[in-house]
Amino acid sequence: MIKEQTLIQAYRIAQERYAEFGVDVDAVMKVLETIPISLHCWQGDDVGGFEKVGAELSGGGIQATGNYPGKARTIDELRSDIEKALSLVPGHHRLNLHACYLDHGGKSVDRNEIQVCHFQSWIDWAKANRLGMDFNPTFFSHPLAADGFTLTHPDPAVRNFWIEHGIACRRIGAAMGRQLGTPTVTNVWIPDGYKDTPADRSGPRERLTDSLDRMFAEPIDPRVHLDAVEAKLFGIGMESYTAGSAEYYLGYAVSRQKLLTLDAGHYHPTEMISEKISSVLMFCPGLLLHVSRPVRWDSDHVVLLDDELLAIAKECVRSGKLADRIHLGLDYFDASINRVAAWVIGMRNLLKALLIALLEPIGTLRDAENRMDFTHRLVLFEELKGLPWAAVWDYYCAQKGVAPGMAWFDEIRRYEERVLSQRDSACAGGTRELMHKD
Ligand code: RNT
Ligand code: ZN
Repeated sequence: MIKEQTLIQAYRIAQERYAEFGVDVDAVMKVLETIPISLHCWQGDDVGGFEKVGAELSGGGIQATGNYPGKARTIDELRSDIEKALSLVPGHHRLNLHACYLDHGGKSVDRNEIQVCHFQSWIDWAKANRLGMDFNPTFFSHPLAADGFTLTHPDPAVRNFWIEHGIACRRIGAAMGRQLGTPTVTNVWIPDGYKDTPADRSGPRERLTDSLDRMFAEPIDPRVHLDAVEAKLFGIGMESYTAGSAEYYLGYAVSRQKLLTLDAGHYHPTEMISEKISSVLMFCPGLLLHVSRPVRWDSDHVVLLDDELLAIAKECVRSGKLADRIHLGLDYFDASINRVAAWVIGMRNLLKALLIALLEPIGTLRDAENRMDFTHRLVLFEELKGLPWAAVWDYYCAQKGVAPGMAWFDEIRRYEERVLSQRDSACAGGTRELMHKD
């Protein structure tokens, strides 16, 4: 536990050190508090959802792995876990919900028939917790997705079903945005693709364009709702071809003026989304980032404070478009560790990265660059790495009434003991020991 006096002293020193570089630390904290991050509901239950009791929904080329006990089995449990996670994260944020997390009150309803009423309890809950909401149609884990094709399916009946699902989701997303007073981003990701080399790469893409155009036909006020489309290189079982590739969706988003979603795990292993942000912002009205971490493949590991996260945060901050055109969300699902901790680690890491980015003396760096003084630029970049941003972070947390340092982890341990360990471990698949307690 950091002593209050130490925390304040460290902060004063940080203020002084950053002032040497012309950076006003207090002003930076004021900006940080305005940046919301969309917390992905699906980390809480391994992408299970609430369509059927005990359903295991991972599928469609994505896969949660691990059997850590205590996963949320009901809507109430998931909400309680999210509330716990958000109580350990400074600032006001958003909830990113998938359509398969509907609240159908015991009467199951198929995906093409979902309505606002099936999400009203989520909207009410979000309002009570001062959260904005984002939304996703669920184009996987369904009998009509079992072929591996949804919006690109050659059978018009199947394709229509999924178009109807997309249309329903946009209306629900718009209702969320309207009721919560902040636009909902509804993100379309489909798994559609082939395990092996296709004979026809064009057909599915032509059908996808037609499906998307029909899905998006109804105009919706951008003040309440925004459409985003998410590209992907491959999925498990879709290694050779995915219809919704990077080039496909970049073209679609630019030509239809939709938001493009960049997921950090959806490109070739050395291809980084941080490099793409400035280009996409040139021609798309906005960006949704799925901040994730690939390990060898689109493995959806918990987001770390690593070089790529810092690069993403710096590109977002330097663009000056965070307030209106860049939407930040997390996207990963690790079932091998405490799931609530997984959320907190990722949220805090992204906020730390944004803080570090905001603390950059960007004017000085750009000046050096424009004068072709690349030596000065390099020296500055290297010097900045050692500045005491962590003291600013701890102070920021304390100011927001959130545990600084590692104290949040004590809370997680208590929550695990009191709440998670009481849940039936059978559906979490395990007899695993809970985390080590000391
Ligand atoms: C899948 C995409 C997509 C999903 C969520 C659950 O590869 O990243 O965003 O993770 O829709
Ligand atoms: Zn994603």
